[in-house]
Amino acid sequence: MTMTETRTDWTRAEIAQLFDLPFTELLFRAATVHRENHPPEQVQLCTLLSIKTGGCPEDCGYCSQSVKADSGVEATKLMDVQAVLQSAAQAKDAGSQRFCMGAAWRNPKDRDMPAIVEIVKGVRAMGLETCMTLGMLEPQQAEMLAEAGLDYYNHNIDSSPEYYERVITTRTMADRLDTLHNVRSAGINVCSGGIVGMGETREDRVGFIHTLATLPQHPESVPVNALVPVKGTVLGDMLADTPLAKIDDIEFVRTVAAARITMPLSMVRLSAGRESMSEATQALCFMAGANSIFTGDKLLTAPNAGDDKDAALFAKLGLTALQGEEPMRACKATEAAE
Ligand code: SAM
Ligand code: DTB
Ligand code: SF4
Repeated sequence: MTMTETRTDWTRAEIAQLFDLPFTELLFRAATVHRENHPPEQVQLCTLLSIKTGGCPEDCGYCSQSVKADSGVEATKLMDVQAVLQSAAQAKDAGSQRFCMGAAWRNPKDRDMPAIVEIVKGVRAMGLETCMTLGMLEPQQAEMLAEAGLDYYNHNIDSSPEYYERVITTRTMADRLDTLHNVRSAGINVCSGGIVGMGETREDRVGFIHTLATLPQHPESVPVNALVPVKGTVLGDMLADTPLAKIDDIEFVRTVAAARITMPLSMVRLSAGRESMSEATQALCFMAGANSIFTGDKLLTAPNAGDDKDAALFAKLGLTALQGEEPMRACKATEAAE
């Protein structure tokens, strides 16, 4: 494998040109970048667990866990450490490489940190990679998580800077970028992506990829979610009224391809929304450079494809679970050794 040079100086015009390419040409270019930097038949398996569900004070228009949503999701307390570890052990047995834990918080409170630290240490001790998504982080909280050994922190930019403001009002894109900076400065790997299919335009999708691809350093993981429309959320209800607003499959694949080409070394995760995606669309996403998925039959609150369906899909497509190290981590290890 030859590594493609990574660039953080992409212009919006360049990214718009990628989106505008004939579909087969875009797919070919993305697949070429993919195989220059990753084993194309290997897909990383990650498992999600909601360690604290619902009752979130933020107003993200897509989310079932916001107090503003009338989605029927019940608020829970932070799970016991032992219960989290049990769930992580099941994920490991099912072949997962990374265990991602989410809490519906604006930000973690200091009183939550000891339990969070214990969870990170426990999950890591099982030989799983750890990822947490807990909302905004202060620099010292990021440091604490880094010391506990947290491998990744997920915090999405969600959309273009322009469209973001129409979806979330309780925290700004700048707040999100501050958290990403704090995570990066603490030496934790960054996982950041967003959602496609929220009624945004092509230009917004270009702006979304542009924001990620021009961060000082690309996120190691880039989740691309397709909106899971949830009844009782602003966006779920809006889409129910205007079904044509649902993202077109080909446009979704184009977004995945643009992420792959602009951020060649990152793991691009085909995230929420797979449950309602055809096998053919998922196959196109893998062709376009997606190389990571969430496994299991549940995301945080929404259903996921499930292990049986995924096993069948992998067998059909000749895909296998990623073994070994990811390119960006391997790069860092080489840098450290020099
Ligand atoms: N509360 C934390 C936060 O927002 O930083 C972490 C959990 S939050 C659920 C993580 C991400 O999941 C969101 O940023 C969004 O991109 C994605 N997400 C949430 N609800 C979704 C939905 N209905 N469809 C697709 N993606 C969704
Ligand atoms: C991400 O980008 N997608 C995951 C993870 N990061 C935390 C969450 C998807 C949530 C889907 C909706 C739900 O389960 O409520
Ligand atoms: Fe809260 Fe995260 Fe849902 Fe926004 S996406 S409402 S921050 S749980």
